[in-house]
Amino acid sequence: MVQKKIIKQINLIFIIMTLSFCKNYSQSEFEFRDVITNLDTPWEILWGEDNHIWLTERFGRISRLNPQTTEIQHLITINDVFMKDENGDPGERGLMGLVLHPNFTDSPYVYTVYTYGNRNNTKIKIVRFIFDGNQLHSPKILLDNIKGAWNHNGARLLIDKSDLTMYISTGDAAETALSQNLNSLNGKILRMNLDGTVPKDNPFPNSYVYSWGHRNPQGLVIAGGKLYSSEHGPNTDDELNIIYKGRNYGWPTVNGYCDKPQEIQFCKDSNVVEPILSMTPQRTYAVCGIDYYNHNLIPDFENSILITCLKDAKLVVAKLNEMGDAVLEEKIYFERQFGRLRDICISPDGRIFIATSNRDGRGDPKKNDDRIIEIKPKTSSNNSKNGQGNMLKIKSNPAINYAQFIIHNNLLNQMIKIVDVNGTLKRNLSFKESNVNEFIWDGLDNEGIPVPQGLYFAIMNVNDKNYSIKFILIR
Ligand SMILES: [Ca+2]
Ligand SMILES: [Ca+2]
Repeated sequence: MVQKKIIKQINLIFIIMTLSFCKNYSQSEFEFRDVITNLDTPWEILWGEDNHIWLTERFGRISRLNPQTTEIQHLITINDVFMKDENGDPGERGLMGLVLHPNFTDSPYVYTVYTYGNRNNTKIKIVRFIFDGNQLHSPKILLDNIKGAWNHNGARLLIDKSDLTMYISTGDAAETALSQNLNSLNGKILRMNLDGTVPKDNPFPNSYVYSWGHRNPQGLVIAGGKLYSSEHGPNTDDELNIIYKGRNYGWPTVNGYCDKPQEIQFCKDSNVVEPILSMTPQRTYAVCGIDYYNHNLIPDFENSILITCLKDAKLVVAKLNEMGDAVLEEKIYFERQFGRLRDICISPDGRIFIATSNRDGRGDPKKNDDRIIEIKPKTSSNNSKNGQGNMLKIKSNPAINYAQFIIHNNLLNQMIKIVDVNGTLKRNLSFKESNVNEFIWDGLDNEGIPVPQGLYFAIMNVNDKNYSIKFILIR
């Protein structure tokens, strides 16, 4: 009976807390950490199964970064990357996309794409390396002689784990007509087997072309079985597209939606796929790396495509509908806070990592640029707006396997209740020793059974006032 009453009370507390949490995040509710500084124009960052961030820098270096210790391991500097011409102009060239084999432990292959040659004859190739734990070696060319240029080189790679094929985005190499030419590999999303051959189920026989009519797509991600791509618009109409096999995406006739008179006819004739979001009717953001977010660490970002922007130096959060085939809302974060943003990756516990591109010749590099920055919500312990101050803190959020709480030194013999997202009481924690203000929750409920990972609340009542912390338990 008493237990029921407590649970009812806790449910009420939970509802009140939920109401206060159901709001949009503002800038001040995040905390930021420089994971690494003084990079030279990173292009790709991805979270590997080895819990390291793999990254490329445009001049040709591939590295492996431990985001916890911040130790970085340089694996190779590829010697035939062509980036800067004789005048020192990097254009949009260099080493760009990178992807790891999905079964990396058994197949330690690293796939890259980069420009080679010279200013008057710039080409793009896709090369596979082998990782031996210390370095990358044994380059194998999977595809070369793709036309490159000063700009519009595309160059994002993505492997579909479901069928082990690789998608490659290519730009129009500043020759707009190539995008509608099915005999050209430019202005396309290409698809290949991991040995470099053409998949038998590609839309056109013996062709890598998977979709066409693209300008300069530089972001790819698969989520819910759908392939999403970001694409730079010319002066307007950056796009977020869902890529379908064998379809035309309109460039150079169509920018963004099929909404202008000359576009409408072309879209009808060529069965053009419209973007699910055309962000910029006024001017471009310059959209680049994208990733799919669906973690409750940042509830406001759940089921969203996160899009990094170079020119407008911000993160776009494009909230998807349940089916993932429409954008419900577009929100802007971190505008002008870090400069140009090139790429993004997400850790399994829901933290966001972004790479700046301020040293690419178009930015305004600050001291210690370029950087990879970790972004996560501020823990309640850092948030004193409710007068919580130092009353109740959590040492690490997300909490991995166990949670460690610290209460104010003056508070003795306190109780903390651990409550799940449904408001169900899971555990009463008592501070048994009067001089101890630290307590560890071992992730067990009151019956001694491990609780599943997820979102929990720690609630402490002092003089009829509740102090609470929302945290994630990860196993
Ligand atoms: Ca388009
Ligand atoms: Ca249009």
